[in-house]
Amino acid sequence: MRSITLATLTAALLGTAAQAHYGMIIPSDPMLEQDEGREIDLTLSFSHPFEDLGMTLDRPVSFGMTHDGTRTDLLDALTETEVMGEAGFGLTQRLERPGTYIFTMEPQPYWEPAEDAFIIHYTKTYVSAYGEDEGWDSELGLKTEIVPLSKPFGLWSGNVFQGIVKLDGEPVPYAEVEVEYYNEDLSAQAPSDLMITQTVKADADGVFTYAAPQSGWWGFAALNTADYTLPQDGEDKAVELGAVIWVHFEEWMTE
Ligand SMILES: [Cu+2]
Repeated sequence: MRSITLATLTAALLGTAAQAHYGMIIPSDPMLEQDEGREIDLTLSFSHPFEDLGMTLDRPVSFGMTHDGTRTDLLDALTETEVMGEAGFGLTQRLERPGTYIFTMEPQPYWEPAEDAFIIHYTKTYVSAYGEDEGWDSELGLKTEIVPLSKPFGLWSGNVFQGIVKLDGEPVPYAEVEVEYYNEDLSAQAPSDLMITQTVKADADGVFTYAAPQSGWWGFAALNTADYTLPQDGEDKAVELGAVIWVHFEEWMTE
């Protein structure tokens, strides 16, 4: 067990908030170019990205990609794999045409005893193919969704990412958005556990803004409580609905 888990364990024992979980869809390339082949690999997981700690992802309720308004169901294409040491899924996907491909996953409700609630993270990631970005601002009409106002690929590190938090198609004023870096090689260090997950709030129109200090994958999770409950051990339990988007920021390059 990595020493970094100690903080999480301690937090759990003390009953304080554990670090945030994230639904994750991470492609091998956020911008596939003509000379890079026709396929990308994707991994799906439910994880603690900053700590590089996996949790079990059961087979999702749905997984697919949308291109030019057409959705392709890819649930049966998923193969079981290990992501961050726990059960996740992967696939290799051919991208036939130029434009933006949006990958979306609806996981099964995850029972989280520490929060006495279920968690459902509607997760999506945008990939552009062959130098064409058409479709980057598409809204898919998910139960809950972050609609990008910044193109969610091709950003420099230091740029802001802006999105509108929506629930049932309506903006969510002052929605809380948790932000976390996918610390794949564990090179990033947090001076305080408070900085593993950063939190911003949307404005009165549901619009939030975050400037990424470093290149790499950043996850944004807008969290709301569902207007329904699910049963657990004979009791009705709250359901946390997360609208998650993964955005890649590129390193500033010079010669
Ligand atoms: Cu967790």
